[in-house]
Amino acid sequence: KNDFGRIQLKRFSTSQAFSDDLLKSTLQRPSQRSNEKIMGLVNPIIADVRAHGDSAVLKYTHKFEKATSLKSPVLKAPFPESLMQLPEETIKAINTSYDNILKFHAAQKPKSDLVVETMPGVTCSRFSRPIEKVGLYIPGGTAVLPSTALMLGVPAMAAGCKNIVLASPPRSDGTITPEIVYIAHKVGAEAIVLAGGAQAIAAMAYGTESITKVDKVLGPGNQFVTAAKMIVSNDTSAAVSIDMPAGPSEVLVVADKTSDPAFVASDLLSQAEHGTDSQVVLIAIDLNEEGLQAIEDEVHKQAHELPRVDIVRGAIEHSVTISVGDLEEALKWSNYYAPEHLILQISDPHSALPLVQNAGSVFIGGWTPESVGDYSAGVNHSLPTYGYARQYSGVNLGSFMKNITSSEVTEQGVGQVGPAVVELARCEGLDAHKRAMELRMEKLGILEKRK
Ligand code: HSO
Ligand code: ZN
Repeated sequence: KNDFGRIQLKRFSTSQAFSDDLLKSTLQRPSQRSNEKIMGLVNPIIADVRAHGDSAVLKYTHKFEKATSLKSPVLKAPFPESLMQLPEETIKAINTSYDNILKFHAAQKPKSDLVVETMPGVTCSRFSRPIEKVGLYIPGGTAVLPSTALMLGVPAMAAGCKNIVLASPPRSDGTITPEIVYIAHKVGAEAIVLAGGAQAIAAMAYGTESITKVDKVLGPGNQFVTAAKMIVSNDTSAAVSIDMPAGPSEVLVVADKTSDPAFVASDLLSQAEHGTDSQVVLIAIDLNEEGLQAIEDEVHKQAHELPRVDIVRGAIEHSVTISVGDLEEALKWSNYYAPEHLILQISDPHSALPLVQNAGSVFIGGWTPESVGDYSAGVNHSLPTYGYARQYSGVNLGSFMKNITSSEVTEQGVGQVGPAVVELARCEGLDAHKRAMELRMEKLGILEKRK
């Protein structure tokens, strides 16, 4: 049936005569607005913030957020209690999530430094240090996401970052959601930049009179935020790095005959409600018409009960179901798509894990909705989208740290490694390099002194 307003994913099946190319094109992400156009809008904002600091940031916040009463673009710690008044249950929920995220991220700390003796007397080691100053962007837009403040702030704190700056667009009355202020307080943030978009990214990347210049900017955002992150990370004078390229959120659910159609639909919809540009994919293993229909009916029914049904409708428009014959085929398409979230609602989800090659985060079994990871399980929800799960990891403790290596050569080591160094320096025609090694070898009598 195809009643008016039916909210339904487009159906494909690998058993029909679809070529792989056609299936691949159905798995294309919804196209983004042209890059140059966005860059053209963002570049002048960045230049303005760079040149005029606080006053420029404030000007854009007045303009874009309509927060014309705001007098300063930054709220500094200690944050007043009055700005973090929350119901008991909300505090409890934030605290539970905070504890779990902290547990999982603190456990990612290397237990000890890595030390390897590559040759007798030649020791290499690696040790990590926190990135000192980090800027965490918390998007506003159609939904305010305090959980993103947890997902970025808690690992930053666990890593030991000295200066944590949050940025988030204020509401039109100039205030910021109390959840975000409370989380900023819990993670020990020094300030909240009351700005969104490119102006917030520029303020943190270059610093202003009242905003600390950071070493790394992390966090999701719309295309303006992403463009700004790309611009500042390409500017050597900003000397700032970013987490990863960001695109709209997405989920891929693998279901089989044992899945609960209502669960499957609810997971597809929780991702679809993020934005009209979100994309959801269902891979159905060996489901007959009745099985597919059951999920589709649930999608339609549950979607209509959602306050964000219009957003869902937009997302579902470019979403697909692919029917496949078996698990191998399911994971082949999942790996091709490289989903931000991969949900395995199948009879033996663990048997699928060895086949997972590209995914941001995996949700194992029917009792594990994506929302548990979005909020409270402890894993991070800042994940690679748009197929970047092929080469990027999600935000983790390591995102807030860097590794430093060291080498140490003893007298014995000079004899061991020296000849290799001398020969390669000769190959490269770099005599000072060669002499630096030779002088030591000569002093130890390993090499005859040059006349
Ligand atoms: N699913 C989103 C994260 C989020 N969900 C925040 C709810 N709040 C992107 O991974
Ligand atoms: Zn979500």
